[in-house]
Amino acid sequence: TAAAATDAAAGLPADFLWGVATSSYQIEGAVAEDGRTPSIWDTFCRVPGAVVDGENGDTACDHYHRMPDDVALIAGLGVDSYRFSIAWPRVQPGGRGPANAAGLAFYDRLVDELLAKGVLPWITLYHWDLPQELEDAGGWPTRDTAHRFADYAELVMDALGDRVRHWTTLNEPWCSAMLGYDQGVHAPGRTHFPDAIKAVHHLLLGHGLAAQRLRAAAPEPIQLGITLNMGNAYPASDRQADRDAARRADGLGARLYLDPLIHGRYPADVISDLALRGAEIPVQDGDLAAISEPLDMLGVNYYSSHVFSGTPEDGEPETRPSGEPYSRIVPQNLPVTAMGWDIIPRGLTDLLTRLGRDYPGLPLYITENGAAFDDTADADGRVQDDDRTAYLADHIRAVAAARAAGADVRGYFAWSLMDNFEWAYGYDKRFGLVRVDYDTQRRTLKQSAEWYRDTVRRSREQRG
Ligand code: GBH
Repeated sequence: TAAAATDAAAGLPADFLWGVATSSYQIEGAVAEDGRTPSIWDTFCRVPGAVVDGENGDTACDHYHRMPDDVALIAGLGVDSYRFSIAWPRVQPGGRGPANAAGLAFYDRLVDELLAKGVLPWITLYHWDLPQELEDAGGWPTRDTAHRFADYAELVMDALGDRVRHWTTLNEPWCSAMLGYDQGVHAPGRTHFPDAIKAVHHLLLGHGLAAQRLRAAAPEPIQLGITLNMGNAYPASDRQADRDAARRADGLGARLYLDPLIHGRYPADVISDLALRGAEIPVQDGDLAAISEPLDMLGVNYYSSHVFSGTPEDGEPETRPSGEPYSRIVPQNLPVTAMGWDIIPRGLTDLLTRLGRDYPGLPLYITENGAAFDDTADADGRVQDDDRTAYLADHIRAVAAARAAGADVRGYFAWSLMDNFEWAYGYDKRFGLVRVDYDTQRRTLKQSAEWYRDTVRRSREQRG
């Protein structure tokens, strides 16, 4: 693995930014402390069958009480930056009204602790923990939620803007909208496609309104962005039907977000696909101007990619009764992670190259990349996770290849700093570089963490 370490960082510039990432509900615990009110995830976890083994984030990694030790752990990895999210129901209980000083104080201490250790704080304002009261008032399908988000963003800027330069509004609006309001596998567990499309628009509007307010309220110039989850959509063949299937998948997964954010318009082909499914984007005057507030960076969360076919298998019709064209994912027989996701680093190179081509001038950061594997810990909690190390090394090489092909990728955050609450999979799936023993809360560096630390150190050495 020493050779892998040298290889992986090779070709990346000396000022490349290295980091690790987490999110609030997945690590903090302390869900009823210092005035925090429930989020949609506290509620969803109580729905029978929603989360594996009926787990929840009540304690999670107990990071709320162990924050200084965890920051020391981060600093020990030698990374430049730590990407974390703010729990909205902690700092503005119920999602409206004045700030909760006790809740904000936690992030205030976290930021100070990071800066004292020379680690750059990289804030995500929303990583899925909507205050339950706002869901009760309609949630993201309701337009008012966008305005509530902008108020909340400004309140956080007022508290931390004197020390924090890097701001991301949303993490993965596709997941919030599609998994939460269409598929129902994430909070709030709703299953109505037209509502999910309303959620998409109000998430993007919330981003845009927040971006305007953040810029206006920032005491110093900031770097402002949004993070999207994307894969590369490959057509199964050159046939027109397969190319169309890949285009439609990419439309719903990526261009529905990228085009309004960067070009200020929703893509026409996606609008007509949505209409076939009975959904309409509720755009009002001025919305697209807000949504396309200029970005300083785009965050890319990459895990996997798919191959799409629009060619019906024997006996299958070419269109659904609604008129929607036929489409399916073609299994690739590739190695998979413990999530069952195909390992396809080339998809990251192709995705970044394509983003650089279609949306030029926008600096890109990998804000998440990583993998769950079936870790086995020895008596000391040590994990020899060569599979995870190989996954990370191959994807870092894929980033370097994209740079060589012209993509402006400037940094990489590994997901995740430590094992944590993996949403609907509970504690069953481990993405950490650091092992967490949930009985004792003991943290132990996995082999992949040591490898990442060495990779970052080598990359730094080039800085002279
Ligand atoms: C991220 O979302 C989240 O930001 C983070 O909180 C989470 O812990 C992490 O990923 C790991 O799950 O089944 O092959 O079609 C991930 C978004 C969207 C990535 C769906 C995988 C499906 C792959 N995911 N995608 S596949």
